[in-house]
Amino acid sequence: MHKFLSVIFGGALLMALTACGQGDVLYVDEAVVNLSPVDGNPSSGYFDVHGGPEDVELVGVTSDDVVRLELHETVEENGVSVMQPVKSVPVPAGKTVSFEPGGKHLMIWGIGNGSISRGSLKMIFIFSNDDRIEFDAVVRKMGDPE
Ligand SMILES: [Cu+2]
Repeated sequence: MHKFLSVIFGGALLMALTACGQGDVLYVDEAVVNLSPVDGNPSSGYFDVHGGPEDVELVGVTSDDVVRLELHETVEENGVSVMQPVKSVPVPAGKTVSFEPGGKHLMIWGIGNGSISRGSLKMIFIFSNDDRIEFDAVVRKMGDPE
């Protein structure tokens, strides 16, 4: 009888473990940087954050090879869309938050020539739970294929 019960519990545990396939890891993907066609103007960056097992906030993005990087969002004010810096962005557990044109985005000043010619920029995404996720964003020049 004992053995039978532990087999059942073991099976239930295994099912519980495999059932939480979604949202068990916080990660970033689909990161791209669209270079500004005008020298000196900021470039824009987009990516997806996939929430992990707990609610966190994205509190910053940095890179060794830029002069300045800011988190921005585009909001409507009296029918006009304006950009404003944001301090942090909530990433709910198991949900995907997209930074995309017309919404939340990165503004990036002074990307190094090495990253530009290599076509990738290493960025570090910093979260409120102290997770730091490194991800190489694809750097695209105007006219590059998507
Ligand atoms: Cu902006």
